[in-house]
Amino acid sequence: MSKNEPDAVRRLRIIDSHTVGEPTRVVISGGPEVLEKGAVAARDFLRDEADWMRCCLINEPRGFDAVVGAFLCDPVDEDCVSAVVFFNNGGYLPSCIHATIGVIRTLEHMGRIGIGRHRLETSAGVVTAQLSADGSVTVENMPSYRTGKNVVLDVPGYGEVSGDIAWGGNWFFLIAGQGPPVEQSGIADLIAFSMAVRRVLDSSGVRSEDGALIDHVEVFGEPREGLDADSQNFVLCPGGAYDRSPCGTGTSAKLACLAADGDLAEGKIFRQAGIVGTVFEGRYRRIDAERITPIVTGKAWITAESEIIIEPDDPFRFGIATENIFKKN
Ligand code: PYC
Repeated sequence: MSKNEPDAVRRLRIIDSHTVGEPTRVVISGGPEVLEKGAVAARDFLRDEADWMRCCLINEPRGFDAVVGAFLCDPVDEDCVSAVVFFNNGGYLPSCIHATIGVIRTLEHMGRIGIGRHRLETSAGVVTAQLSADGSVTVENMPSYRTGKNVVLDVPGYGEVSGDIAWGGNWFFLIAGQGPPVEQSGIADLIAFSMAVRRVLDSSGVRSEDGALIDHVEVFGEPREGLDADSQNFVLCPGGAYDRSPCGTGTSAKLACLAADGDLAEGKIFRQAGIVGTVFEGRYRRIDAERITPIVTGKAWITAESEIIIEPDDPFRFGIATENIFKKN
């Protein structure tokens, strides 16, 4: 159990949305009071002092494993419309683009922003989002880059699997043309494969340049017939859920690899489909020899405005506790 749990009836107002299939749950009131400004301070406070909110909103019976939560708070950077802390069933995420798109649509729904360009402060840096009249949102992500090419892992049950390591706002191990076919009917096999890869990443000490876990596994295949896309992916998130969208930070990591290999020209559109067949449109601006700014466009829809109620005698007021199946940073 986490510290500072509420011991009286507590009500949290939330707005739910989905971004081409992947859910986002934004807390708009009733969450813990964070005294210090900024996404980093709020993330540390929630993680260390008030993790009950994440457990209550994400765990069953109020949530489910694919939900990404977003807590709005005051930014340090006053040019930002808000600071935001992202969290899921595995813990706190540095960044999340599908949820950024969901947050922008939610802020519009609340009347806090209109069509135009908006800056959002995340714990990993500031991202810019353009809300267009057709409801689409284009996110200019933080600098993204590849740190490892053709890293070979020995994966029990699958043999040698090679992949690239790249940062797109989260750390990814990107695998192309290996493992089970990337198709919706094969999700169970893709989960088993990418979990096996993730276990090897954790146990073999393969890490980012700053020692972080490589906690997202992204598997690529050809797009299914009839899909207007350049590629189709499957993304395993930390905590073991799979992304129902094409994963914006994963698309950013892919763009970094394509740019590094000279396989996609600056400004050219790359259409990344996810496992359920929805698409994010990506392109990039080059920063320098190693880094790019990924630009990712997608769309979110509001699905609910509701109030979460926590009754003090509810045995599952903070959700049904699940063991994190993977290591945490
Ligand atoms: O869209 O960046 C993303 C994302 C990360 C985890 C789930 N979605």
